[in-house]
Amino acid sequence: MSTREERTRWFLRDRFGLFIHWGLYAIPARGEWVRGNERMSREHYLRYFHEFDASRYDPKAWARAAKQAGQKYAVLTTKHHDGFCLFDSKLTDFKATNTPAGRDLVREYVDAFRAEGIAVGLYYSLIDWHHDDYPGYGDKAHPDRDNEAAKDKPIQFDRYLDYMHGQVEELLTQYGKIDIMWFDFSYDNMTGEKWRATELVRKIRSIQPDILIDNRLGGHIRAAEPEEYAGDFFSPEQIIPPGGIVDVNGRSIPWEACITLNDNWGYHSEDRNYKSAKQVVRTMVECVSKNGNLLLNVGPDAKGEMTRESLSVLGEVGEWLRLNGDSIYGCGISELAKPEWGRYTQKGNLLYAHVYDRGIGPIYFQGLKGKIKKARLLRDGTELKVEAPWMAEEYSDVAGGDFITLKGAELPDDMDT
Ligand code: JFZ
Repeated sequence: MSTREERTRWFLRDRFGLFIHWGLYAIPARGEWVRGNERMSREHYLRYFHEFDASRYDPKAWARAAKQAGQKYAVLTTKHHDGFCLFDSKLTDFKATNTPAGRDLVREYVDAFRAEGIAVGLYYSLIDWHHDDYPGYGDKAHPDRDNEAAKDKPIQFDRYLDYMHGQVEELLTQYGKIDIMWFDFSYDNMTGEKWRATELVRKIRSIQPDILIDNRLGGHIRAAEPEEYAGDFFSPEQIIPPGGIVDVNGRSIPWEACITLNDNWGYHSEDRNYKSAKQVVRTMVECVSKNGNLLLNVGPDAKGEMTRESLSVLGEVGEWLRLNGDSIYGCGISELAKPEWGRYTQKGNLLYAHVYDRGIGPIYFQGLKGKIKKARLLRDGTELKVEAPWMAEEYSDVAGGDFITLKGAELPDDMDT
């Protein structure tokens, strides 16, 4: 079996992925938690099941958008907390093939992304509000939690676990090679072996030996000897850990920040609070400067289309990456401390300076006196002068740095490298 280091090599190089939250919740269009948040009854939610037609679902268009955005891998919600399956599972009727859509939407996704050379990930929710043997009453994540009738209803959690393990097996045997299995999520005492996690992970690795698994089955990925199910990468959510993620011995471990473009993961018709391309680029640079990845989420609408805003941001980020991708792919943390004017990413002896706060005059590179062989503007190859300005000896000697003059280089005020 491969080691985590071998398995994650491509992941640490590729750095940027597309997360897609899509399911029945796109119809009420109030985010993917709508059934839980509004304590919606099963009957009410089934309306969306009978209506879901995915009439403009075109995963080839999604894959093209991801490709143009410079994203190298993708993760799709095959089942979210509502329990609805986008794939043709033999273990449930609550699936896309039984809706007006009438198709296995996961298969089309996998085929389309693979055809574009994009690595394929599958999100699978551990929580399931539809399955009769998933604990309801008292569980804060369950829409039936306030339902007194559910209180005494006997459940057999093992039946749910058999179902969940069975579906994971379906996902990993019916669609060819899968690159990432993205579980979501453990909470309170619902963690680790509660999911029969060791058994599950052994099965996963026996079917797909090189697959990456996130850390949301639980366990302690940062420990000196993590559990077998503790995962291949750490998944902080909506935040970037200030110093990256390291294990108890201070060694960097693979991590991926998942961040959604607006304020919801699933489609929300009134949420127009999109991040700008500049914010996304800076977030991505920040992740890479701390040895992390960025998984950027979009929520397509009920018909299957990404919003205009999402497509436009993805396009702009892709244009930045087309010119500056060398500073992202294959790059990681620099041995130099964060400079006062921006951030560094690094690949071998190539140092990438992301200049956010240029001010006027030359830019100072602390600790690099006499070490800079040459400097180029990444976006167009323009030569930059490495030179001390007049009187620089008076101060640069002290700090041991060198100056690079950006004179003549057209650096717009945003998204500079
Ligand atoms: C979960 C989901 O509930 C949410 O709908 C979305 O799919 C997101 C990607 O994942 O939300 C979480 C999961 C974990 C944490 C926070 C929100 N966490 O560990 O802090």
